[in-house]
Amino acid sequence: MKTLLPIALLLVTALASGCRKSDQAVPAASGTGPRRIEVTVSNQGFTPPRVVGRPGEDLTLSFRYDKSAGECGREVVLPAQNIKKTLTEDKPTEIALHLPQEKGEVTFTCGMNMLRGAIVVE
Ligand SMILES: [Cu+2]
Repeated sequence: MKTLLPIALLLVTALASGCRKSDQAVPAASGTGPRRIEVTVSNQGFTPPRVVGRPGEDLTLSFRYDKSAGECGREVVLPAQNIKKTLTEDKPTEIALHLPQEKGEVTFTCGMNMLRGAIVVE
């Protein structure tokens, strides 16, 4: 019994230091990767209608379709990027986007170009 105690203590120490090590392993790179922007399409149009981005920034646009948008809001188009997606009610539609280096606007519209929104690069 006497010889087992130091071994038990060693084990506890090893476990404790193991825990501490994992506590210190905070991911240094939190906040990297594309910024995620959620846009809802409804009978109010795109919400938010304008999003500000930085030149060259990577974004993930997540379009949520609200039934009130009807067939009008069923499609989202980014004309300059040649992107056209059909939205569904069950889950948001994600579009990866690399913003241009030049300041300006990247517009997105519904399939009929009635509802309009933009990412303002500034
Ligand atoms: Cu429309």
